[in-house]
Amino acid sequence: MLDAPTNLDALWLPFTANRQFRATPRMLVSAKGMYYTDDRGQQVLDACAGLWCVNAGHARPRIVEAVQKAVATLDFAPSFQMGHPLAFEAANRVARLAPGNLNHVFFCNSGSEAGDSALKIALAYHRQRGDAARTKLIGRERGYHGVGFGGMSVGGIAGNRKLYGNMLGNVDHLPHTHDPARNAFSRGQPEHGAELADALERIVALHDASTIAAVIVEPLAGSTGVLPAPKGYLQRLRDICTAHGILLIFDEVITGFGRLGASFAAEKYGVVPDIMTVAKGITNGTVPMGAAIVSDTVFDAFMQGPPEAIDLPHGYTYSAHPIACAAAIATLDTYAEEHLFERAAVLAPYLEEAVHGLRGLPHVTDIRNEGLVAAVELEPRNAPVSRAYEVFDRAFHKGVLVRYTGDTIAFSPPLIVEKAEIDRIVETLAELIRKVA
Ligand code: PXG
Repeated sequence: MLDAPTNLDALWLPFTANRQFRATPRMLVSAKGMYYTDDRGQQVLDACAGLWCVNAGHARPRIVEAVQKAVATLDFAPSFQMGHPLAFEAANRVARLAPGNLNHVFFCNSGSEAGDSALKIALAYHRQRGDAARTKLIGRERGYHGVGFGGMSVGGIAGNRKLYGNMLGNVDHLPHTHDPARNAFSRGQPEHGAELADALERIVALHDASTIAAVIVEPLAGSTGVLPAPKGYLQRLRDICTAHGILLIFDEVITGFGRLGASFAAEKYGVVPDIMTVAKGITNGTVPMGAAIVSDTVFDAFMQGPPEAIDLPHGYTYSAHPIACAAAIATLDTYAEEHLFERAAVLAPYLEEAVHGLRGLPHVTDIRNEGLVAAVELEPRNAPVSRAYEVFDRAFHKGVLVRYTGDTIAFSPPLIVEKAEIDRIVETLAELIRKVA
């Protein structure tokens, strides 16, 4: 248990209303299993797996021990021109879990770095093959691929454009798939909207396929409000990309490692991209780590030059950090030993039933779910803070940590969650939704 801080002045929290926070801090001092403890000694049910990352629950002994052992054995090792055993083991394990021919793993330290790495690999792939005109990157409205300039540019967060202005050029966007008029209160993937993938054909017609390097999408848009891809949508994107020689990148930073009841969304939906980005659950959130996982075809394109030439001039000081690799190996062991992805699949219908029980409460305009992730959208109101923020804040003070984004409340508990805990999360939301005006 950590002591509460006495001075909040220096730290600038990310994505936070800092002055509001300092006035009423939410302070976590320890974590175990499904629960945080806050500085008032309150147990807080972690309905978010931290930030969509602690999929096996907190402070799992196998992971803690692996991290302790790693830091005492090999605290750091460079990855440029050097290797260490844990890096190869972690890559082999991740590649084995990834579907299809996604067999090569490039490590970095976050989802943002994974996104930028994947985009750079896609651009370089075409150049390696003599196709240097393929420089356009296609993202999607409401997409979130992190905060680097690459990820931000292909992402579809309007606020980023307002505040930061400069983005990568040579980027275009597919329309988002949120269609409450046709799909409100869908259970799992919505019925309507596969045809929205055809917008890619229009983009191809506009720019010409010979100029397009890659398309990047989240199979389920997480942080912009939990938007599962409509049925058939991902397959259509796959088919159009294949037909035009465009690389398809799935951002599985949230959907990876069991969140949807399968190793990856690609496996669940039977659609395999050319590159997949992951982070978060890869180490159960214990140590920062991300990765771009690429297909044999993509990797092989980089292995054609002279063997002594550097094939990808890209990487980070902390790529394949030994402590992160140790955490990843122990995390994958924990997922496998406890059959957590299967557990998520088994529990998903229970969570679906529970969360859709909120339909009919005041201001509830939509409920969405897939695997062990769910969202409740509330009617917007004319006030400085949204109803969703108010529910999030009050829920924390009642001992339940959920997320909010705009008018949407989201939750995505660790895959070890019990049915009674799902009930508590949903009952707390019900009580608070009834209270917010
Ligand atoms: N891709 C996706 C799909 C993500 O959700 C990133 C990339 C970037 O990862 P890093 O590790 O650079 O943060 C993310 C991150 C939220 C929330 O409240 C979501 C994220 C991060 C912080 C908050 O939904 N996702």
